[in-house]
Amino acid sequence: MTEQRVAIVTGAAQGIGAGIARELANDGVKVVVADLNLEGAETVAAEIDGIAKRLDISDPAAVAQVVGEIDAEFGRIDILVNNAGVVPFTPWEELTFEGWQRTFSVNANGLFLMVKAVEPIMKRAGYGRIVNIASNTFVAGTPNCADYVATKGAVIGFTRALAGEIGKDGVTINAVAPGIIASEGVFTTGHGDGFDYVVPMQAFDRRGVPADIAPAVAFLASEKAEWITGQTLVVDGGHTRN
Ligand code: NAD
Ligand code: 4PL
Repeated sequence: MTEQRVAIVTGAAQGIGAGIARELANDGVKVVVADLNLEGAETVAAEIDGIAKRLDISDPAAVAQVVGEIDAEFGRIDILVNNAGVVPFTPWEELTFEGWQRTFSVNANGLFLMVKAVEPIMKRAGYGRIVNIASNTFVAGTPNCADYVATKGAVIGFTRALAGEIGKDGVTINAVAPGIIASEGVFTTGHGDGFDYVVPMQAFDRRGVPADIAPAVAFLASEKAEWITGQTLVVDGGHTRN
């Protein structure tokens, strides 16, 4: 059993997840960089003296396997950051049931599977911090991603509901809801054009970057945040006012 705090950050091979992994490592946490993209995960892990795992969070067997390996290696999981997600840009007319289900299988079902696998390990220790990455699209009702916005509502609802059940285990669960962030992923879709109308609505005249999100996550993942649970913190440069 290591003395160092151990975190799993999903989807940490790039973008917001990589920023969170770097921030936690800076705080002295041993970070497991878990991603579908093993090569990218290895690059980030090497930079922060973490460990890389290939993981598809929507696959129940893979989640059980990888979480079991981490528990066997470290004997503890103090922090779980559920960041992995898909961010489709699909106008309503083009949104199919298959597409809707695909978005839910990662953003909602993947979240369920990760928490289901990790929370018992936190309960065993009597301590844990779970931080789920939502999105301010749930506040703004951003168009062209109704499936995505619905999954982020699920993230926020799950966070609210579970908080009351796992407090007795010493575990907090909160959500961070970023606004549009210049990640690698966001520029691969029509969302990349969103900066043109979002930046003028923000309080600050620049694009948000992953390093703008990571400190809020690190705070909620710290011992200092022990009286905060079930909450959603919007971190969007003032784009929306929750
Ligand atoms: P990104 O596309 O740049 O990176 C996402 C990472 O998640 C990738 O490395 C990808 O391989 C991984 N991933 C995807 N599906 C996975 C799966 N099934 N299992 C494991 N890993 C998987 O994305 P990003 O913009 O950094 O977004 C990260 C999170 O932040 C997501 O939950 C997203 O909804 C949320 N978010 C993003 C923005 C934004 O504008 N970029 C805004 C608000 C919220
Ligand atoms: C404001 O979560 O919060 C686009 C794409 N615009 O994924 C997001 C805003 C996107 C967002 C998001």
